Amino acid sequence: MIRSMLALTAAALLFSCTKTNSPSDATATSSANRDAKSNHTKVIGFSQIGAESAWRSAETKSIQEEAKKRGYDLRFSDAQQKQENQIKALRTFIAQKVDAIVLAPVVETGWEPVLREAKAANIPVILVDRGITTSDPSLYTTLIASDFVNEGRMAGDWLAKKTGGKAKVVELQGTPGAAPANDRKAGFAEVAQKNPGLQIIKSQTGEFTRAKGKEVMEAFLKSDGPNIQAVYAHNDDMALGAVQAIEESGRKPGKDILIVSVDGTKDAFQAMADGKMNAVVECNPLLGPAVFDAVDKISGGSQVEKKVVVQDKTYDQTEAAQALPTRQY
Ligand code: GZL
Repeated sequence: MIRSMLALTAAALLFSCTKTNSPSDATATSSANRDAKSNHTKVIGFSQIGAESAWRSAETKSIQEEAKKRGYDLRFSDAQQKQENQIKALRTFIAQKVDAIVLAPVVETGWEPVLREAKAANIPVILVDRGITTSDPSLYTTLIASDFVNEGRMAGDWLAKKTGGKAKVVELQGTPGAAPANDRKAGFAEVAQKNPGLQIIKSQTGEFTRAKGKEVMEAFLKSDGPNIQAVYAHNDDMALGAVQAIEESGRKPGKDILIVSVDGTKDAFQAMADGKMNAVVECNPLLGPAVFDAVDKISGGSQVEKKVVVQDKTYDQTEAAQALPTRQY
């Protein structure tokens, strides 16, 4: 506790400035977010996973736009889905003595050495969108993310309700080792445990992409086609790939085979409105404002919550058409 208070104080000293912009001024910032003593614009290093899905691109845009709005100098690094590239980027940010690091960790493990280097350099680390496993929670200041286990439960609950707890399901998993993949699988499995008729007959990674999701669904249709009654996809991009594969196999997605997914992208809402997907659990990617609220608070020496949980909601076909015009990503 003392260490994390010291880390926070150190972080506050690091910024050593009176904020030129508080979150409420976020809209009024054309001036840079400057450090009063050194008069430098506050620099934030952002290590992003890649651009594998529409969700990811929306998250990147939200964070970049918010940095601009609040006058921060954002150093952006796209890791192309590789943890070693994220670790390299963090080491570069540390060498550049950035004021804070924002990290969307591609997998849950393997972060402690580089996070210890950031801590030794008194650079606060804000985890966004995905968590990590660590025995030392002082290695990061805050995590801003959805509750992925609950998202898996919400998807499972919707399918159990829709099918009376009886369906043969194929699962398209996210990328191996990623928190959303591990946790969405666990949450859905909890519901399957309570509904023995809800059986996952095949489960494989579709890498969070539309192309791989389609490819894996084609394989499932070849091996288990007549048995498949539902698809549970860990994200919309894979679900939309499955829609294509089911159509090309001559069956009707959303009717012959139910499809439940996570994210809530425009394309998924369109597919629901077209009757080709059945339900989506929203996982909001527009995390820019929350990220820079945390950065502003840390720079001002205020306390931040260790975890900020983004609230999620399930949408189904009956709501899709009406909600579509309001969807922002
Ligand atoms: C969730 C995020 C996941 C999305 C996918 O917070 O990490 O990664 O659900 C994305 O679309 O690829």
